[in-house]
Amino acid sequence: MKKNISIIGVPMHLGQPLPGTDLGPDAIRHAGAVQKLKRLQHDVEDLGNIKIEFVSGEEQREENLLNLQDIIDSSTTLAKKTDDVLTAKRFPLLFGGDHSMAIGSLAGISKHYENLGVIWYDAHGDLNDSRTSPSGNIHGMPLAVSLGIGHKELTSIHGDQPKVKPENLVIIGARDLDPGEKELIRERGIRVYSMREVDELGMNAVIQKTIEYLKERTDGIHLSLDLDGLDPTETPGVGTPVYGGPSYRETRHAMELLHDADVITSAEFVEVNPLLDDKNKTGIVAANLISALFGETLK
Ligand code: Z70
Ligand code: MN
Ligand code: MN
Ligand code: MN
Repeated sequence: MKKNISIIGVPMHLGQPLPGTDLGPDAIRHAGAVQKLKRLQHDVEDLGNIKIEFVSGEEQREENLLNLQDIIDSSTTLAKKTDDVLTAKRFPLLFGGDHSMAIGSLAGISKHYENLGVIWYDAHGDLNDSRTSPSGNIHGMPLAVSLGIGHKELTSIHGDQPKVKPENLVIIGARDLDPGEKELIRERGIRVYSMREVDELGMNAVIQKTIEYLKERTDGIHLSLDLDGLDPTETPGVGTPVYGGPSYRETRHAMELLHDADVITSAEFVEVNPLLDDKNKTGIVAANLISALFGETLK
């Protein structure tokens, strides 16, 4: 299926303290992502990078929320942008940028669905709020915010309602969950294929079960892929590496299955940090995963 794809670069860095994720979108472009998609015969437009607010020019920390006001402003911009792309009947494909960007992307995207499904491919749950967070870094909170949990000015971006229902969410690859996140997962009955389940079932079955589960209850599925979901031996350019993750090979297979099922309606590839990387390995992996998601085959 040929898609009309609109690429949005999100040079988000406010969600965590390390410099470099602001360069992530261009690292993915330099790895040839746009050309690869064009070669696959899709209609591709690159809208460039959105502007990330950084008013103070230095870190602001209040109520255990790093850079709160600038994240509210930037997320509002991004929500409008993703909403506009879907209104134009195009596929929003976002290059990031730290994962706090998902607050804005999901806020804009969810406007277009009754029951938006989300696949969260990540070593982390990103289900903290200011009370449970060990770091105060908002990139550890976007999924909670999208469920309607957290600071009011974050949960009410682009509309007051929760953007995602807990039963429409599947987390894959988790291996570093904080105590408050584990509690929330139990409380809300969130479906998690941690690395334990990935090892027991294999990635093929995990993805098939995920598709089966989400297909019958949702009217669109957003893929939010944090590059730290993969094992850092192959993607070293991430701020929070956690060993024991799926390989590039397994993750690529996951993308191929999602392509074949034709279920993904928006996607983001996040947390690429070229300043921590080795010869843009992580940008290259991101570009290859994007190609596989949009139909590149090996033969
Ligand atoms: C930790 C926290 C996190 C991404 C790291 C880490 C969260 N649970 N999220 N990298 N994308 O600080 O909340
Ligand atoms: Mn994440
Ligand atoms: Mn992560
Ligand atoms: Mn990270």
